[in-house]
Amino acid sequence: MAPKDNHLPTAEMQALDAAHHIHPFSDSAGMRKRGARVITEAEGVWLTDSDGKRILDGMAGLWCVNIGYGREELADVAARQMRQLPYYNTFFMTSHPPAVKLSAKLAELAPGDLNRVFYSGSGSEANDTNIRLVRHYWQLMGKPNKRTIIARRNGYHGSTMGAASLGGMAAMHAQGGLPIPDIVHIDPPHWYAEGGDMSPEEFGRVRAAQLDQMIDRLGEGNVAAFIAEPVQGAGGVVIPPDSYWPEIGRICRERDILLIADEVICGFGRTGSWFGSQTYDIDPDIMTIAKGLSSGYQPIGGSIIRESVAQVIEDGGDFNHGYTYSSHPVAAAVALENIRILDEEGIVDRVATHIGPYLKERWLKLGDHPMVGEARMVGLMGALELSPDKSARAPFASPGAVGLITRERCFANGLVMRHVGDKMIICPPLIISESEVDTLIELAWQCLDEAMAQAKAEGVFTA
Ligand code: PXG
Repeated sequence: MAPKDNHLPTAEMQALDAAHHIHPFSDSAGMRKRGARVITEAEGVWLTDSDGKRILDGMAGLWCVNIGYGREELADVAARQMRQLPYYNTFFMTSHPPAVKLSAKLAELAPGDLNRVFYSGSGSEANDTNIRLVRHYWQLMGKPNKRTIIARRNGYHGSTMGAASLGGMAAMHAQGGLPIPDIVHIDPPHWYAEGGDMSPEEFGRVRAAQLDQMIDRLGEGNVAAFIAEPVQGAGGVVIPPDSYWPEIGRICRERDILLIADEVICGFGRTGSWFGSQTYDIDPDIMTIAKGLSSGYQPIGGSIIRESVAQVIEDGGDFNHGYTYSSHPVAAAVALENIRILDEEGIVDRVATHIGPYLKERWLKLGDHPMVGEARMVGLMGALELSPDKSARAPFASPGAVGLITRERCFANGLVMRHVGDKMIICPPLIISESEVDTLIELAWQCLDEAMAQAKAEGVFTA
């Protein structure tokens, strides 16, 4: 694709960007030296940068462009909605057609009796809603002490005060006075790194039992909810052993605590079902959604809530909570069109039956690379665990250095593959073709080779 000539020269943009733009999760000093990578357009699974270079987007933006880039239908729907009703709110007993239709559609798609939606502009805001909502629920149920929310180390639930507190990222908790009170964390079921000599199934049960133990420690009468991603995404695509979720579900039911499945990454086809909760047979009380809900074409998130829980909130008078952009009409219309396309084009089924297995078979073969200790994948999200001694599942002496080198080799070779420490992650648009999968795998192997050589040359390829 020829670059559209509608922007300043790269160096000028980089200088302005460095002077005036603070970037999320970025090494500003390093970026200033090198200049930001500027992406100017995209089509399908391909990004184009400001120099006209094409890059295969193995991350679907930030785990969100499920439908792929460049769908005119979404642009058309947004333009139409902007002309008809660009904004109105849904506060104070008001609604509008896109909110009405999207809510009904989500209630139809969501499993079981999850059939009420509260909207936000993002996944973070939706999780903040969840914190207030579950505490308010227990208050209304006459159990005001049930306030504490149990979450997981290395979980990611967003960047606002509440959501980042639910998250279990040490680097985030180190900044800004987190976590807020009454949020505690247990360990994730990350067998490769922490399972030792246990079988994955045994380890899954041990990690699930931590939930029971934490409830014992806090007292059942003090616990409001447990929140977790069906598959930990930003933590490194941590795919739980099959024994994990059934145990978690049982404990939540028996101990009378609400279960929140954070579907911000897993939702809308990523794991081969509409929701990760369906892939793992989880029966949540609340699901957090965002990202794939609109394939990232518009900022929108929300909480889908079990009818019996919503009923208590509704019977309790006003829920004094809401965002200016809750159920934004343009975002809702775009989400609805995105869901129509995912549905009518069979994109979710294709992940389960065709392109998911096609990519997985080839991705798992990357496990044969001398630097890869484990390759894993579910649906269209996968990870490679890099290791200097794969038979021992050994970590590197300087964590993250080789992952960073590998990511940079990927960018240089035209592939976006993210690193989380020394894990390499992919999460491509769900519409990726077989030949694009082949290209992704070839590039990945080449980048692993180059990164391993560079890591050895730099003396960081050591256990
Ligand atoms: N829950 C989950 C499971 C997420 O992955 C959020 C909530 C927050 O959503 P918003 O829309 O507020 O960003 C997320 C977001 C990364 C990365 O580096 C991941 C996310 C966001 C930014 C970076 O992997 N996930």
